[in-house]
Amino acid sequence: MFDSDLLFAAKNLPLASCQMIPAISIIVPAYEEQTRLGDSVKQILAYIERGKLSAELIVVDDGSQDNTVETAETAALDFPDVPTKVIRYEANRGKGYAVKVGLLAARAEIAVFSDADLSTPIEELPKLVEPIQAGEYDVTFGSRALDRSLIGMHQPWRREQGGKVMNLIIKKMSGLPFADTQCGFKAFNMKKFCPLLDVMQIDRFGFDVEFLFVAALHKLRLKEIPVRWNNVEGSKVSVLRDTRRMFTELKQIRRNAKCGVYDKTK
Ligand SMILES: Nc1nc2c(ncn2[C@@H]2O[C@H](COP(=O)(O)OP(=O)(O)OP(=O)(O)O)[C@@H](O)[C@H]2O)c(=O)[nH]1
Ligand SMILES: [Mg+2]
Repeated sequence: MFDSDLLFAAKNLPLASCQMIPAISIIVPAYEEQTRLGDSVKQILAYIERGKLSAELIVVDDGSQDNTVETAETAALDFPDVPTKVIRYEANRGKGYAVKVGLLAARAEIAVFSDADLSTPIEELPKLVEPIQAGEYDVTFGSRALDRSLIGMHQPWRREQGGKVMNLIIKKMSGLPFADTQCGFKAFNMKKFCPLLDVMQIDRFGFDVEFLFVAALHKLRLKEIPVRWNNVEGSKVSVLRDTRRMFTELKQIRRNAKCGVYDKTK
């Protein structure tokens, strides 16, 4: 069970527009991101400001030892009119855990999470948000597999091939029909998705699969959407360690499904 009672320190920047409930919450999970996060926070906040979007930004620091929190807070100072929150907890729990903390803190009806490296440019946001706003889908997610012409900077060849193989394994083991479950750019109708957070068990990179698996099980409408994507230096993924963990988590999802762990939500 996801530990939603976890003690974390939420630092709210003093912002006048915080009171209004935004239409979109953008969540950025961040682990040791002091190098990449400053620019990304500025890009997201500039995008919100430029488009006069009703949106908030929530950065979740996943127990970093570096200056991730300070980097995010400093970058946000340039955009006092955009509601920004930085949440931090002490221990590193994994990207999945950070995203769940962010989703629970989100105030908007639509929440989007994006990797801190903005591998999918934030300008792709409408591709995910509009189908949810139109009531066509409940969960929309970026894909690097559906239109390869949208990939700008590729990952190193081995890493890219490894990713493709992993997506095939995920498809086979989860039974999900999607070509790419792992892109760090996903959006949710929170009225439909939030109750499902209660049954989610996976805290590291397998959480994307679990999110989609549980959403499909509960008959939410899912849509994989081709998005622009660029490799950005500074990935903290350890191929060996994280592939091994991924297998363990995929097996856990299958076991959980068999045991009915995902059946009951509030
Ligand atoms: N690696 C890692 N990332 C985390 C963790 N917790 C949160 N994150 C965030 O999850 C996102 C994914 O991190 P990346 O290092 O870009 O990894 P990736 O995008 O899955 O993989 P690449 O394809 O190598 O870029 C980033 O925003 C990280 O800061 C964690 O425990 N480990
Ligand atoms: Mg990345």
